[in-house]
Amino acid sequence: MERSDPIAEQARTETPSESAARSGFVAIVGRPNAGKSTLINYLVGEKIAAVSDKPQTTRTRILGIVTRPEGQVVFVDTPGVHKPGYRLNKRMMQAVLDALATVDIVVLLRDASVSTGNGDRFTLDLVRQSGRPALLALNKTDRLRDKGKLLALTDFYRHEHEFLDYIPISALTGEGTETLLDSLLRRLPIAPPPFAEDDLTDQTERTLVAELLREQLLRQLSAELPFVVAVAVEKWEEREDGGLNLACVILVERQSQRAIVLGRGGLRLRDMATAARAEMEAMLGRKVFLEIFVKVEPRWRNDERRLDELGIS
Ligand SMILES: Nc1nc2c(ncn2[C@@H]2O[C@H](COP(=O)(O)OP(=O)(O)OP(=O)(O)O)[C@@H](O)[C@H]2O)c(=O)[nH]1
Ligand SMILES: [Mg+2]
Repeated sequence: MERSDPIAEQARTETPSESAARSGFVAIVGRPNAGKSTLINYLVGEKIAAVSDKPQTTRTRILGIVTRPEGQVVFVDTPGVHKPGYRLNKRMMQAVLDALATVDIVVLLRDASVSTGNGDRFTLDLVRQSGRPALLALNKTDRLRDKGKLLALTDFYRHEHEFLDYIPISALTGEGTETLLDSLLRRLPIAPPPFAEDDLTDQTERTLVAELLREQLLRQLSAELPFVVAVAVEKWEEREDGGLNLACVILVERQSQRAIVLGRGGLRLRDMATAARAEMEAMLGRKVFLEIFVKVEPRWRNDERRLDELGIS
């Protein structure tokens, strides 16, 4: 069964448990690949956002809901901050700006294992300009041999802006993430939780399914292709035996890209489909019969109607 309308869910007024005193929205903002989606998945405890080592994995705003006795934090995962070219990228950056303009607190997530570049300065400027209270989280500490780097980075950011807190974390191992959560919970306003205690995300099952397939494509295709790939679920049909018949379409922009996705004799696509289907079945708790079509659609990244259909708003 699909989840109900996210907006309606947001408006749901559950009686807050007495201890759930604080709540609010927290945007995770940072450069592509900083680990924003990894962090949200870790905190939520389920995979609700696609993760890959390719930049621009996240294309839309994704809510991740964390409920603790002290309150509820609604995390807003955002696309990585980058220079937009196509309409797709303009929409992605608009999602970042919208998040910055509407949340209670911003977490600026920085990959501490790479050196500071223009993109980091631009991201910092966006956070500053938002005027929102912000907290700095230095990620990927598991990769750092020299912890002196953390001190130097903290110093750099402290001189640039007055953050609420400076917290080293590893979104991969979870180190420091409870400290981050506590720091946020202490600062959010006293308010009833906007979501029910067991809600984890606003993403529909249909979107999560499409993202599981796209994640496999991002992981298994080489560097350039992920930017031109999109996935949509075109059929979602209940079977009498309790299983699901699903049909997904993979969009690419050129015939040559279609050939790469398929691989020789369709073998590459078969491998990616098998991996995605296993994850879909684990998530949905039922058997999935998956059909996949690869469609060449030049310029889909600039096609407003297509972007609407893909839910990239
Ligand atoms: N070693 C290490 N790797 C991490 C950590 N956090 C994330 N990664 C890796 O960094 C890569 C990017 O992670 P994502 O979570 O997709 O990054 P993102 O910021 O959401 O990226 P975009 O959606 O493209 O903006 C993946 O390969 C992750 O496994 C961490 O704490 N330590
Ligand atoms: Mg992401």
